[in-house]
Amino acid sequence: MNDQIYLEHFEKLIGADKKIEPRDWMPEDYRKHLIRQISQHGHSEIIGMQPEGNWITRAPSLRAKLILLAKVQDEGGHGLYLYSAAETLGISREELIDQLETGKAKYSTIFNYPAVTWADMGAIGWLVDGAAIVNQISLQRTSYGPYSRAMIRICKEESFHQRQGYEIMTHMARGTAEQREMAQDALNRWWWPSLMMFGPHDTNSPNTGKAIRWKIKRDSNDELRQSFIDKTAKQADVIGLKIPDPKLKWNEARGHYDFGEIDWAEFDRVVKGNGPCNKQRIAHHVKAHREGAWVREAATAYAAKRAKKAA
Ligand code: FAQ
Repeated sequence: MNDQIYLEHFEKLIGADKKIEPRDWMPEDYRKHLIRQISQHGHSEIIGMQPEGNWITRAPSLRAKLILLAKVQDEGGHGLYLYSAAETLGISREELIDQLETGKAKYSTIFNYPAVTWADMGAIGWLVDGAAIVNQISLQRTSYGPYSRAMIRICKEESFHQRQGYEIMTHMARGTAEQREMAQDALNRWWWPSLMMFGPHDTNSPNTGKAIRWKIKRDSNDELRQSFIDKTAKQADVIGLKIPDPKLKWNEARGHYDFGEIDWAEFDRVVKGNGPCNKQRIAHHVKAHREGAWVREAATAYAAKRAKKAA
């Protein structure tokens, strides 16, 4: 078969909503596009452990500590599923990590903001995991099999994460005046960065066209952002917190909330490495990765020993 016949077969599978599997022929651009998106997604999960990891020792109760510890561990697991999915496309773990540490690969802008109070643990769970779920539910139907299956599992865990965040916010919003103020302050700081997680406007999103055509993305950045805003605005009302957007208003005719403009200059700054914590996040990763080398070596030696025994 020549490439044209392979391509027709690939297009036929995509057209029929069938999954593309690692053994299937795929256009080089499709493979590269997936490596880019899946690896950036994996890096986000890994770097995303840092803002919350920083609060494990300072959680206000044993229950809160246990939940946060489990959540951060889940994020590490998500990163590993995603790295494994990326590896099925022919890139190695070492290359992936190198791309992250040298700034060749991006990770979500949201993790370059500092988590300064306990209420930020609530805001991250509620808003950041909430935004992640909206995006990832859509990605469960992505055309690449290993990515889709990773998303199905990740979404189950992510919905617990969203609820633990909303629970923290609910308790604080209904607590003392000081706790309420902390919850509102966290919402004020995390709201706009959360909306940026969905990426630039559709009109400014170079990757969306191909991603939708290949069914890698099933919904556009703006569609997902709107869906997140519609859900979250109602949740804020329930606990009596105010979303920091004077233009946020239900639009009966559209059946959606209208909202104000995102500060895209800030988004560009953070994407380009100049957010409040970009340098700190990468430096921490480099240090932890170097210091963890012995764990990887020990695990590899142990696996080799077991394989030899089993042979
Ligand atoms: N940050 O053409 P588009 C989580 C880049 S959830 C940084 O629209 P695309 C869970 C984009 O990569 C967070 N860069 O791109 C958790 C592209 O650059 P490139 C992660 C961004 O791919 C919760 C350029 O701008 N979730 O971690 C951002 O079609 C709590 C042009 O953009 C995912 O990654 C951004 N916010 O759409 C963990 C979901 N937005 O690569 C711990 C999967 C855009 O051409 C604690 N990814 N860029 O150089 C996606 O759905 C998509 O990749 C988008 C971007 C929607 C992120």
